[in-house]
Amino acid sequence: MKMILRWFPYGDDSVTLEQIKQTPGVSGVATCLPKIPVGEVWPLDVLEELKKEINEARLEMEVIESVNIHEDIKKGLPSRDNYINNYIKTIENLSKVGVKILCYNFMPVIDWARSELAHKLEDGSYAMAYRHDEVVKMNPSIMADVMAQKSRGYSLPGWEPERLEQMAADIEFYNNITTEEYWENMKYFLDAVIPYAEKHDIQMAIHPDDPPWPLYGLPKVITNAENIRKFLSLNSSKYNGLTLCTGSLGSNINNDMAEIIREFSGEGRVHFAHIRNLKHLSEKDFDESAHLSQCGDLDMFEIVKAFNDTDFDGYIRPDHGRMIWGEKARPGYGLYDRAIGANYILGLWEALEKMKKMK
Ligand code: CS2
Ligand code: MN
Repeated sequence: MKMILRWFPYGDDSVTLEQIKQTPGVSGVATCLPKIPVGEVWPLDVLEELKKEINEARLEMEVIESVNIHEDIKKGLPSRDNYINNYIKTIENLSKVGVKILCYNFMPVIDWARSELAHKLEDGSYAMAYRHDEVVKMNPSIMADVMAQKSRGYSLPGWEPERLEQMAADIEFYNNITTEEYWENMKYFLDAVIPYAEKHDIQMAIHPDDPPWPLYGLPKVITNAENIRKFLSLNSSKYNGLTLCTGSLGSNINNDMAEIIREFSGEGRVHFAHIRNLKHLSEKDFDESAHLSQCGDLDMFEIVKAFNDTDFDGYIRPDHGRMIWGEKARPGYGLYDRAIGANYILGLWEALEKMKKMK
């Protein structure tokens, strides 16, 4: 198992590589090329530059999060083949710079949704929060909501007012296809790309839908064990795998995280883990929380044990942390709380490893 942190390049992150290097037990970063428009090939020379910068900080660049999927692929439009070819070229370039894991998601239009990016918790720290009724009101399809978005004083990343109209049109498109058709578009993508992932030894790792329930009539597919089973059977290669995000799947109270991890990590289909915790206020309302089990509803010992028992040898990163100690950073991606989370997970891992040897 390797512990990594997510890091955004080009000065777009308040956290530096030097700080990450000083975080005990962290061997590398999950990173991306945020400036390349979705659907275009990630150029080899740009990747080489980025790798050089990361390696000079004595960190590894073995995980990419994410190479986003062009909407035409998710929609199943004829233009998808061109974007799929670009994706394959990107996979080839990633392999040339030693990348091992490619994290992506197959969520239509919206990556993740929260009603608040800085919700004050009882201890005075700030975390992201999800209130279902609020998020429903943020439906980009309702044009009045453009004003609502502005009056909120912030928009979620990618939800800028000028993009809302395109989002509304995309939502309309998905409202008119069936979830089964959506699964078919996914299979088309996987069948085209996975042979190249195998050839270039890049493990594909899909991120679950966040939140894992329907929103704005959009198809949601990576939401629970049954659907993950279906996803993995669409293409049975081990290179067709998962980013197991405990916070995304775990926001559905019916998902038993340890059981899900045991099943899919046991089958060797989990390549990357995002570990975060959250506290439910009701079935579909939650606050993100510190990683420690007692701070949220997820049992971190059981989660880490499920990975350890199944001989997980992929990458783990702490997902969203709170904003603590006055830190100013991208929502979810401050240094302090994620560093605490990483070392808590590493502590559990060390104990589990030593217990195994004692038996
Ligand atoms: C991440 C996702 O910050 C987060 O919530 O877990 O945005 C993740 O990077 C993407 O869904 C992966 O494509
Ligand atoms: Mn995640």
